[in-house]
Amino acid sequence: MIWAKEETMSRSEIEELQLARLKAVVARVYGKVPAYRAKMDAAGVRPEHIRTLKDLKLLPFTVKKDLRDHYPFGMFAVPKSELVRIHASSGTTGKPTVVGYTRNDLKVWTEVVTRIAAMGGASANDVAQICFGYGMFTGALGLHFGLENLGAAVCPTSSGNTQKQIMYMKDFETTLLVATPSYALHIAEVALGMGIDPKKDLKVKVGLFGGEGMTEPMRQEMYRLWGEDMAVTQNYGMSELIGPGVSGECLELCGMHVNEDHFIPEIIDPVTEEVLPPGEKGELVITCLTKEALPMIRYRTRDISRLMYEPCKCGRTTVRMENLSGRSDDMLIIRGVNVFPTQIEEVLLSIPEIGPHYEIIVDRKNHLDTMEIKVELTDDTLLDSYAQLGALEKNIRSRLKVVLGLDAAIKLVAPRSLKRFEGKAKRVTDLRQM
Ligand code: DLL
Repeated sequence: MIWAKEETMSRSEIEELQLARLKAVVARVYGKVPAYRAKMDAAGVRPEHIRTLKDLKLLPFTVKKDLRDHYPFGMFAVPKSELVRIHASSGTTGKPTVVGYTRNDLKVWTEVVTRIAAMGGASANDVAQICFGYGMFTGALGLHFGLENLGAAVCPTSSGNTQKQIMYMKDFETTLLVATPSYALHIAEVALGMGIDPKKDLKVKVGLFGGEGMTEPMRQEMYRLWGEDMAVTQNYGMSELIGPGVSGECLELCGMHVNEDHFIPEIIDPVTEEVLPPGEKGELVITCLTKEALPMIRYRTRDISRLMYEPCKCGRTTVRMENLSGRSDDMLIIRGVNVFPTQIEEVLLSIPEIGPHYEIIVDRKNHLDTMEIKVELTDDTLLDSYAQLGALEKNIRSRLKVVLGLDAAIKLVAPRSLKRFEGKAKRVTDLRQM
């Protein structure tokens, strides 16, 4: 179902709306946020220089460090008294990134999440279980209000306590699951261990996944565990930009539709910072057009994607983002070769004898980078056959070598022996940085 008329506007209508909103937001941050004004003055740009959408590239980028340097509220464009919600993203080091919402920001957030839920097959008839952690993470409350707005019955079960999740799922006849893809796989695995087959014994028919990437082989794994008839989509967002709701996949599964009346996406070369032509892959940069409390201007997401402007079969006219190939700061450089964990995942998941759980350990020994990949077998009877294990290991190693151009040590481990995640999965340990 297409929720809003803004999803089907003509290109010229979208651009006209974007330009009017861009001019207004740039004037507002210039007037209200000293940090933006200082950056724009240093770049020699003033709000009146924004005459067409092409002028967007005159504006300086905003980066995570700007938010950290002005922690907690220094980048906000409204006084604290106008805030009605505060979230934060923890990150791995230093202070968290703090984000805030006015009453109108919450309205916009609810609207954009409602759109992506409807896009992914959700409806007012769903019983929606939200298995994201409730708290400072934007995922849970973001999906919560969007799904309620759609009319679904929302169960805020949060993450963790997986057996209880499954009990609710069965007893409430939950039809829609919200989770990170890795947690959704874990829930299915725990259910099977409890003698409950998600395909037959549960009624979940819509999976709205996000917060981390879902590669195509991972989607296949989702169908295998939850049922071929499940609508499996993913959606994208980021705390700094709003939370979930920036973009989402429709049921055609050909990229994530950006809510372009609220966000302008650009793709840049992360090194030269040049804007790349449509269709080229690079770092995603987003400008928030309607946020009142924290309007991010040309925010460098570090996420790697591509923009597709061709019309989609679903009828929406909004630009689509290709599913992410990773983050520029996830990229590992191993013996000079650039490696994205998603490339490794795609190879691993194309091999039937191994499951979707893996761990990548990078180290440096005698000045040489090493990479070890621990992979779980799907069937532990293989562990008894030394010859079969050896052949499988060799097969994985040579397939990875073709894709990555690198040799990796493979360690096959017993089913269910690697760590499971209830939120975003952590697959890489880089011991070189420790
Ligand atoms: O993860 C917001 C969100 C919650 C989106 C739930 C969708 C669903 P942060 O915690 O700030 O916000 O993390 C943002 O997560 O820059 C991406 O690297 C990653 N990410 C989010 N969605 C996807 C996705 C939320 N569909 C960071 N595919 C982003 C790949 C994703 N990565």
